[in-house]
Amino acid sequence: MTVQELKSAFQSAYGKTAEAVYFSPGRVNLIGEHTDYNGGSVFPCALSFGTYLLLAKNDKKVINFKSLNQPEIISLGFDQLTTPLDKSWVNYPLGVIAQFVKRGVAITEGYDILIWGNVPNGAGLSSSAALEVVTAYAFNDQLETGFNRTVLAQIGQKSEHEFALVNCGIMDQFASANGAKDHAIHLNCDTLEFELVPVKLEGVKILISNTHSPHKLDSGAYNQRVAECKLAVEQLNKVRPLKYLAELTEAEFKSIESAITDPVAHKRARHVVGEVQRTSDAVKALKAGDLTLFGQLMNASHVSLRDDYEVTGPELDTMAAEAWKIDGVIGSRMTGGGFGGCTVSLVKDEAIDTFIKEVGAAYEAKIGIKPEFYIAEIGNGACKIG
Ligand code: GAF
Repeated sequence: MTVQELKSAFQSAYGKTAEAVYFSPGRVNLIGEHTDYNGGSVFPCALSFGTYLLLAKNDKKVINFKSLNQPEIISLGFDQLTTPLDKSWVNYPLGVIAQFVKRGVAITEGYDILIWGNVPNGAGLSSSAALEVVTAYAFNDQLETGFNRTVLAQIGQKSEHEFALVNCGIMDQFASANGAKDHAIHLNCDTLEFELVPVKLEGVKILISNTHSPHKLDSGAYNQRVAECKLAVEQLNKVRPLKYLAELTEAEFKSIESAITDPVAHKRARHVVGEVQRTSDAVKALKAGDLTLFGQLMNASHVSLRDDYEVTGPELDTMAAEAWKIDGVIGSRMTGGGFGGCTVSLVKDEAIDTFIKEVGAAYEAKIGIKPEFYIAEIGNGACKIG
């Protein structure tokens, strides 16, 4: 939908003109998976698609929420802003508003809100973070709270913990808040220091392959991974004081790994330590223009997420394995939380059509689902459009 069409939709929903329009993007992570909540680094890019939020003040002391994907308007009084609703999409924006309230921000005026997004839902491209961050950005602007983009990302993350009950790291919200056109974000998730690294891909595109097998971030498997990493840290603490797995080099890990007596926690920790190293190597490779090495690291990341972290499954594994067979594919791996969702591949221009045709056909023949492909454009972070 165009912004003009969204404004007309706002007019139809509320019988008045929208006073402001905001946007925040989804993200694709190039490498650095399941490292964020382990104090490691990540390397995502904001996408050009995301979530739009239109609003106008009302004089009724209520906040009205309407999504263009849902029939009804949900209306909440000021005393209902800090309690999650039962299984409602509204928990994403509501959880963010609750964070403002918890930080002592007074909500004194009502708002009519309309939301629409073009990030495919359940694809692991952070549609929920885009919705959280666009809400945080809009309320920060409206209420003149002056939080910086990092705080807005933290507000989104906290809201995900408390209202969606997913103990996620900071990567998705941070990328949505701080993305920059044609750059990837090398973020240290412990210190929150980051560097924007130009992504100059001569004759190569970032291709996203949607398995259409919904990733189930709230299914408990994600929180289970977080808990398994915590257990690994606890067991390692018997031999070395440690806050995060990402503090260990691969050599240090090898020298103390026997302290992790739980075999599952041991595999999870091995992935994290290796992925932190791969992410650092991949950022260096990209800066040096060594895409071949970057691609090899992407492939190795997928294998580790498949074998040690066990967050891939047949759909993502088939998509990646079929991609690896195509001439002109520099690297391919699952992206995001896993358990379904998308892969990200670096593909030479001349191989894009073959990729879509052959990987698409092989995936459909093996899995029985028609996949979808998008050429990613790296966009900016949250903004006010008008
Ligand atoms: C999901 C989470 F929301 C992120 O914080 C991150 O952990 C990612 O999975 C895995 O890298 O997208």
